[in-house]
Amino acid sequence: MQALISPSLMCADLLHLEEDLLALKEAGAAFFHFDVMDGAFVPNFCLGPDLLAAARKAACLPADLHLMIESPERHLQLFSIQPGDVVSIHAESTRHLQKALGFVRAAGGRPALALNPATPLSILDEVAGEIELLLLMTVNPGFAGQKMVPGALGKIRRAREKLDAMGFFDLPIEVDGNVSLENATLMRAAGASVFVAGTSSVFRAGRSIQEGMLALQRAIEP
Ligand code: S6P
Ligand code: MG
Repeated sequence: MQALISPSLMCADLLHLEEDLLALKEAGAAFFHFDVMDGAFVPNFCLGPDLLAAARKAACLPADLHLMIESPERHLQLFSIQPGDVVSIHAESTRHLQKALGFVRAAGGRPALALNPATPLSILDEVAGEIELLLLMTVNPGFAGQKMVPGALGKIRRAREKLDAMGFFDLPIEVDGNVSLENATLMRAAGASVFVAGTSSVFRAGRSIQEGMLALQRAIEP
């Protein structure tokens, strides 16, 4: 499966967002990863629908929308989902998971399931047929700059095996959290194919966006 990079705008310089988005696109980003936090599902706030609309105009890239909000089905209409957008719904955030995934599909987006590190993969038995991507959190969501949780690589491996055993060979696994150059190589070998790039790689101090993208591309496609 082709390896794709999804740089996390939460880690970008918001005062130079347009410039950064153009540089990311030029350097081969497949999406822009857009974290939405509500201070309830996670103990932090960040990014929202207005900035998403502005980023869409500047980026000309599909959004990779990561909703870390309670009951996302109540707010999905705010995000003006566009064809090609990936929209990740956390299994832990809603009592109406199928409804939320169905809303994304009906709006023309690509429904995706996001799982926190401690959430079992068994939920895939119920919804794998309704998603186009599986987002595995490799840190507990809420903040950039954390360390990969122990067991993350094993979980990626088990998820890949499970999806393959269910016949979903082409369903990509995205990883989010501490995707450093070293971890990215290991995550790739474990079965991940979409990499959220944050402070551990593309937005690392002392590295330009171009250098960061190139280094990450090399780490995932040696
Ligand atoms: C965290 C959020 C992520 C971060 C990204 C930061 O809750 O969902 O998308 O922006 O993980 O990357 P890094 O390299 O700082 O961990
Ligand atoms: Mg994220």
